Amino acid sequence: MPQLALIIIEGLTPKEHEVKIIEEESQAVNIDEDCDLVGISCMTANANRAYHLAEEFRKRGKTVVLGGVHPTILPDEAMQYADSVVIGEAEGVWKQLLEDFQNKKLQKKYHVSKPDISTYIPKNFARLKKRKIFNIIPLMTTRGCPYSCDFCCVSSIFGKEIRHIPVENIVKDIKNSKSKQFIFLDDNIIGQPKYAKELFKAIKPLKIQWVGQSSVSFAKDAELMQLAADSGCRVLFIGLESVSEYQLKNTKKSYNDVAELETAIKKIKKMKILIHASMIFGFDSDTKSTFNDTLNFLIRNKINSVSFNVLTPYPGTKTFNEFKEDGRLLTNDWQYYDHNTVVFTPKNMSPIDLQIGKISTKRKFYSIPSVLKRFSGNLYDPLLYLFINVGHITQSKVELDRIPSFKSLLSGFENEMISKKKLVFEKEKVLVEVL
Ligand code: B12
Ligand code: SF4
Repeated sequence: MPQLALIIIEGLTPKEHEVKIIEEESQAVNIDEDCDLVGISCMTANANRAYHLAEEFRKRGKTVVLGGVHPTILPDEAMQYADSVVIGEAEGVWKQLLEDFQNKKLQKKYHVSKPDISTYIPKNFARLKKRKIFNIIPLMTTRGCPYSCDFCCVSSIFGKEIRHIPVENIVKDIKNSKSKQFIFLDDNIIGQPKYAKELFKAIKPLKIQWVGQSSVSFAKDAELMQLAADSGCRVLFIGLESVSEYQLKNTKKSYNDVAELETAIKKIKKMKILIHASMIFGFDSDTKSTFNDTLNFLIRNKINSVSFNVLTPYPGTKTFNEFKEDGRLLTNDWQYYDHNTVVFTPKNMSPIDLQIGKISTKRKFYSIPSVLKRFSGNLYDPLLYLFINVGHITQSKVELDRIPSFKSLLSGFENEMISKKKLVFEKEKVLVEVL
């Protein structure tokens, strides 16, 4: 998916400079590129790669600035590989940084907390549309999150106060892009229902289609749901995270039990919006039966598609600090902190149980019988349903090919011998130690 951060930074750059954007997922980086200043964005899982590139550019005499989620959380670590680190948002600092660089006065760190995001930033959407990967335009309407979930770093990065981009600027972006397909990257597009309603009313006449992320409390406001559907909402990514009664009761969720959650899901489906759920395995209350309970819930409720994640103790979170203190971290190598690899010792199962349980649940959910079973609950958008599910079937195969030593273990998940095997982190691969 195109990275909005890079398009924003390009938009913030005065016209006298020439900007070239490289997204490594689809383009090769030329470390001998003829340029003066290199900016690199990274999250935790690709921090090693970012640091490696930074070192290579610096060896070639380039000045390197690191920014994004991981350098924001660990600026002193990032500083070891860069000439300067931007902590948090680029909006408040980028122009100053460029001026300082031109005047040979580059500072080590730049940070403006909660910068003004109300000024319109021009964006080169034409460049995005030339990409052949995902022809979808990313937009973000809000920054900040009022909650501080133990496993999440968002409020440490963007603050707890929700800040909005003016609705007219979003409308301007949509019109300028000349596209009809959008993704709203907000953590929760309905975080402030009043703003969300204004936004949905304003974009309805533009006749676009969009996908976004929201909390399940969306279902509590019939007017909001109707406005979202009328404005072109086709898929909502919803962080259900867990369907265990314990987690529902003890986290800041808006639903207390599974029955209430099921009613909410039905209401959203009635609006003809496909649900992409995000689930996390590995909470301290999870046991080996959590995998099947979750799978049954997702299939019973005919959920369109699901991201299956393992709990990941990202640096800068309460979970990370607790696990570190309790000696539960299995590796400090950031490349494994990707939501897919188990990097800690769970409470009620072994790391390998969690790893195999996650992969096996995903494979069962994206099996042909499950895709067919769930189809009848998503008939209002059959083509998109099939497109997304086939994409995920392909992606789960790719995932398993990356960790071949797990393949043979999948069928023996209940086997006690497997529970005792160890995860080994070695040379960019996770292996299973044979006992
Ligand atoms: C939308 C989103 C997605 C989308 C789209 C991602 C995309 N490619 O655009 C999807 C669903 C695909 C996704 C996937 C993943 N995501 Co995601 N995602 C987000 C989310 C909600 C918003 C990111 C975003 O684009 N924001 C808008 C832009 C404008 O903000 P920004 O990137 O932070 O950039 C600003 C500043 O950071 C800074 N900046 C950024 N880079 C740079 C570089 C320089 C040089 C400078 C000066 C400044 C600068 O300036 C920008 C403008 O102010 C964040 C949570 C959040 N609120 O940040 C999680 C988040 C970034 N994702 C996360 C994760 C883990 C993932 C996955 C690895 C999960 C998985 N296993 O599937 C994948 C990785 C996919 C990939 N390869 O990119 C984590 C990262 C945690 C961490 N410590 O690494 C976050 C923080 C979520 C969380 N709650 O923990 N994600
Ligand atoms: S998980 Fe969602 S609600 Fe919780 S702090 Fe992160 S962004 Fe906010």
